[in-house]
Amino acid sequence: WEGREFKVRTIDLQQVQNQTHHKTDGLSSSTVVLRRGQAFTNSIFVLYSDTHSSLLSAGPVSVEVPVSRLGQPSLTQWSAVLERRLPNPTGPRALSVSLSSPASASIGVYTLQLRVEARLNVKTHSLGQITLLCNPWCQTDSVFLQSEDLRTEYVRSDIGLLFKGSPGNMVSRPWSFDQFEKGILDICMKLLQLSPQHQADMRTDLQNRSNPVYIGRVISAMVNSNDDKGVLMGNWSGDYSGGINPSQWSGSADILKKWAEAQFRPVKYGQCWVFAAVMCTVMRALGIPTRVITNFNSAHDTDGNMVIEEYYNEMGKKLSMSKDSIWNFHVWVESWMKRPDLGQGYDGWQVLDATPQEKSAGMFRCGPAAVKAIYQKKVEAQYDVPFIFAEVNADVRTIIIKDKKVLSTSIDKKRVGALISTKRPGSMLMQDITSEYKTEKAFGFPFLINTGIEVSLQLLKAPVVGENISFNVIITNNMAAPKLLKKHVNAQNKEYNRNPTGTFWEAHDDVKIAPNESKSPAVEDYMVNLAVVIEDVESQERVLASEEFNIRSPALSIQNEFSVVINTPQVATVTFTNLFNVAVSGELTVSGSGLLEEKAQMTITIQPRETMKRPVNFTPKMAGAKMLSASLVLTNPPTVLHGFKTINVQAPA
Ligand SMILES: *[C@@H]1O[C@H](CO)[C@@H](O)[C@H](O)[C@H]1NC(C)=O
Ligand SMILES: *[C@@H]1O[C@H](CO)[C@@H](O)[C@H](O)[C@H]1NC(C)=O
Ligand SMILES: *[C@@H]1O[C@H](CO)[C@@H](O)[C@H](O)[C@H]1NC(C)=O
Ligand SMILES: *[C@@H]1O[C@H](CO)[C@@H](O)[C@H](O)[C@H]1NC(C)=O
Ligand SMILES: CC(=O)N[C@H]1CO[C@H](CO)[C@@H](O)[C@@H]1O
Repeated sequence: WEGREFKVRTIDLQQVQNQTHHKTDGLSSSTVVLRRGQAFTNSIFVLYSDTHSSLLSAGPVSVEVPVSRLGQPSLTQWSAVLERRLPNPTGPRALSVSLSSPASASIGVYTLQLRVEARLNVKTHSLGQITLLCNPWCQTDSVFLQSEDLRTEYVRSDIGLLFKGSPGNMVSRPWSFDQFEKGILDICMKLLQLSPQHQADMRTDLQNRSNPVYIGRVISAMVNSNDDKGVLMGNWSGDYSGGINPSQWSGSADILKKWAEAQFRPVKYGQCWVFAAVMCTVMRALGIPTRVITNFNSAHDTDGNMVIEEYYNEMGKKLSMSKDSIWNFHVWVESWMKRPDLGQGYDGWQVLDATPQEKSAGMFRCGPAAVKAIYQKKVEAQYDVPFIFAEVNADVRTIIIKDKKVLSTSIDKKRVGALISTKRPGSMLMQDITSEYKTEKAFGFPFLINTGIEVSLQLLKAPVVGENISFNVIITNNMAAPKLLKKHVNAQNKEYNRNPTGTFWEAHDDVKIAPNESKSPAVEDYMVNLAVVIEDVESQERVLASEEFNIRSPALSIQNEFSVVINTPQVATVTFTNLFNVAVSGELTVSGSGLLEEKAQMTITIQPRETMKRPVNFTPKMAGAKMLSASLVLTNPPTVLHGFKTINVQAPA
């Protein structure tokens, strides 16, 4: 090698094969997508090459990796090993270099450069870009997850099921995480780049990006648009003009693409399940195992006293007197990672919440908080354990007042955090994970007071839009004497996260009840949101029971043929029966990541009691479990309906 010219002629990053080895196939990016803690081979064809030394350098945190001629790729530090030289005396020589990153490498987009040093000659060649992700398949990665089934569900699956409503009338709705949709991974990377942490101190941010605890905290702040250039603007006002009603979104790609197309201005609007679902997409795309969690009767304790106060008047009408509130449900995510910062015993699921509720160290973000720390009420374990502890454990103090005088007070220790749920891996069913957050509280009936009257409300069937609501009021007299009681039932409309608005139905009547008798006066057949106050005519004492529930939408269902093969045209049928008493019209949208390239949209009108059937053609492009989902946005009555069907797409035999 004396002054001879050399050229790097062809670079082949062997993208497709290595992405399969790295479990990143299907992720679409303008770069090669790889996981840390794993080797990656690229071929470099060099003319007349016999270099003294070569260096591969990789950014974002600039690392220089000398190419060694011998040895094995290391998995604890960056290393590059010359794998083979293909002998070819006349033509160009091919050098094949195996580059490997440590399991603790920072995630992000790296620019690979090859520097070839000869005695008189140094040349640098750009080899292109790679995107490096966390690696739950790698034992030494802090997001390592043992089971292949769980990695499939929590990293590779793009099918989501979100639970909403109330424990007595739970509604599951489909969500498409869309991490394999074109351009989504690059947008997720952009989220890291635009974070205030990166903007303030690029170098420190890049170094900290080796740590999923740090990454989770950054993403939880960036998914909402408060205090930064984040993705989603929250709105719970009921007026969603100028944006999209949060109930209408059906997947994350629409939101993330809209954000990128609008030069990273916030997308309007999100509510808790939208923030959580988008966060789940970003975390799965980055390679951090993540699942969406619904906490039913989630307390929002604004004053940190772990007690939520609820005020009613003597007729059972709920009053807006407290800043604290109980959301019928609240949705967050859990991500799987080690917590060396908390000492032993806190590895595993960590709560992260992207919904802007309260600030954490100056920004709207929440977590990561170890589920085990919440269980143990270890309030000092970073981050935000007291807030999340209250969400699942706060006591509810119900106060009945009349003319500013307290008539009665009762404490309910069981209502908050009544059910904590997530999608069961590999199925479309609910998994109850309440016991991971709290021990069962063995408290008796919450509304027992000294009058010896118990009251409770019982829904007879899950309420459905357009149908009457049936419920029982059960009153029990535990005393030796008969009693004359007054019953006040009050029904109010409400949004899932706030106090109810006006009363739309009430009923007041007298009840006579004998000792030890249990009575359920006439079955009520009416509409929603209910409180009953039982008044003892003699002593004037009052007992209250309340039940908050949602009304289930009529079903939108999808049927398709039994066997579905990749790249083969298919037909599915979307069915909807109009249970309303009026003709309804609206827009039907059918989508499916990996199934339909473009959404199918149609405007429809359906007469009362009529059943609509619409065929939808699609050609699956990806093998595995995929989801076809349909949404129907009705204008009158204003309702959004969702339906889905999971489809197992077979690879050709
Ligand atoms: C980020 O990195 C800096 C410097 O290495 C370190 O002092 C700091 O604690 C890290 N921050 C977090 C949140 O990990
Ligand atoms: C929600 O959106 C409506 C309609 O654009 C707007 O009037 C209202 O101020 C928004 N609320 C919040 C809290 O941003
Ligand atoms: C709802 O209840 C009312 C009054 O009891 C009854 O007239 C009506 O038929 C019921 N409607 C349905 C759909 O069951
Ligand atoms: C009520 O029931 C209790 C226990 O079941 C019983 O001991 C008591 O004698 C009953 N009282 C009356 C008045 O029937
Ligand atoms: C680490 C790794 O998976 N390397 C593979 C990259 O692709 C080439 C070509 O298929 C394989 O030979 C390497 O084993």
